[in-house]
Amino acid sequence: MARLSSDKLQLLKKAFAEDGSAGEPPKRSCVTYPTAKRWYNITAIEQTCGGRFMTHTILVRFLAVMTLAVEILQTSAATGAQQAIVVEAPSLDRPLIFDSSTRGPGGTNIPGPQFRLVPLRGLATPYALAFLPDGSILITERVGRLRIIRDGNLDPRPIAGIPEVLNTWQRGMNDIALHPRFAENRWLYFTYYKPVEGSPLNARATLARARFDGGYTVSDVREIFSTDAVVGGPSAAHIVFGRDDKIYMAIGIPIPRPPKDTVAATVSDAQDPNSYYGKVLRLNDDGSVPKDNPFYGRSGHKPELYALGIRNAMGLYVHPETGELWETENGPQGGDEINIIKAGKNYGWPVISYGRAYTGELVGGTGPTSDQPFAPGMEPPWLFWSPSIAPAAIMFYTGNRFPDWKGNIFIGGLVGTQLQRIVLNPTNGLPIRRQPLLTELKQRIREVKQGPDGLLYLLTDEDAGTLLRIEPVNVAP
Ligand SMILES: [Ca+2]
Repeated sequence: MARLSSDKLQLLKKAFAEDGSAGEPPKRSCVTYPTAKRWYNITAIEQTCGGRFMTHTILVRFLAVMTLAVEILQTSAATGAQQAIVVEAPSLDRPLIFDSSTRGPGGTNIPGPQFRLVPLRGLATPYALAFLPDGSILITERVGRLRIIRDGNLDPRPIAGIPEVLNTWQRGMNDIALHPRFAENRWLYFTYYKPVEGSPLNARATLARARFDGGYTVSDVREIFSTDAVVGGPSAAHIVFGRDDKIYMAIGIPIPRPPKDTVAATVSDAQDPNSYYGKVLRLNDDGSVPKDNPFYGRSGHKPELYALGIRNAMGLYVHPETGELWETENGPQGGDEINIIKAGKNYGWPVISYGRAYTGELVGGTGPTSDQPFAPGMEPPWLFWSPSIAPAAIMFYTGNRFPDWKGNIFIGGLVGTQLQRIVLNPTNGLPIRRQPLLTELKQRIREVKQGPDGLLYLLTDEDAGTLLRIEPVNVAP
């Protein structure tokens, strides 16, 4: 193992020292820092970040250390003492071929299909997509733009008519869904965070309906739901139409509000039936409240409520066979979840979780309030991740283009920078294997949808965002 010379060691110590005394991890850091003793070991520098709210300062420090480590490795290679290969992520400027074969217990080979990844670049932090009946694809961008792909080409002109959004703390414009009878009524729905006058941070989770006739503008834009309370920190708003043609809308409240902000919603709202935050709502297609909602008419309850105890839902999906509402949820450190959302149920946040605070503590701060992952009257997740991948969109593959993947779940991973495939037991439907795909790209995967052509379409959550199409290799590029 390569050793650091004393001057390199001093540089490395200096890189940490500004966060506190050398050798001591900075408080509330999500980075696992090496000990002074282990600084002599190059591998100890390759620590990873377990949380997703890494501060800029720490990121800069971390990158500085990594740069130094690479420099040291290169120096070692030059002297012949040690060789290292630094693999760069492939550029998304051309189609790429991947082999999804993997290894099983005992080293057995598990064959998987080869696939071609076809990129379409030119998007900025794209968030969600919807397929139109004519083959066009609508794509939301978090900054508050609606883009369209016509005949396979990204139209450089955004679609006009989208309201102003507050694009901070990963809010902005979020999800999009077509009305189940879009071909007749041309209604599309989208969620966004509406700015609050006089506040640079607070916004209202909002759902709007608009008419889209295929041109360059949406018309008849109408806000059909907006939260009464504001949110000052991270929050996501997702929608999906159920089999009952109702809109299911999830609104997240993942972390405590800033101490001085007494106005905005906070994590305790997730258990408060009189708050819209940390909930799944159920609405009619005009935003009105269905009278058969589980808490309709109950005192102290918002009538729109469908389920409680949601942290930050990042994916809503209607199971193609059962019609159940499936949800992905970003948990605290090590507590990401898939839940099957049922009427009137409580999914536990912020009381129970398999995760813990970003400081590493079991409870308190950004973690749950209980040290137990279950409690009476609260639903456990169907699946959880530890460590977290920050799951985003979820879908079941039902197409014929990849027979080996039929019935598998596909999840976009944000912090996990991957497309995760979850293989289910065909008899009982329970998860038996998780396979990370596309990790080589080092891209945050936000959206995953099956196209009407049976191919998979992904969006990367990047400033230079990309639409990725996954197709079998026997298709001509
Ligand atoms: Ca939960």
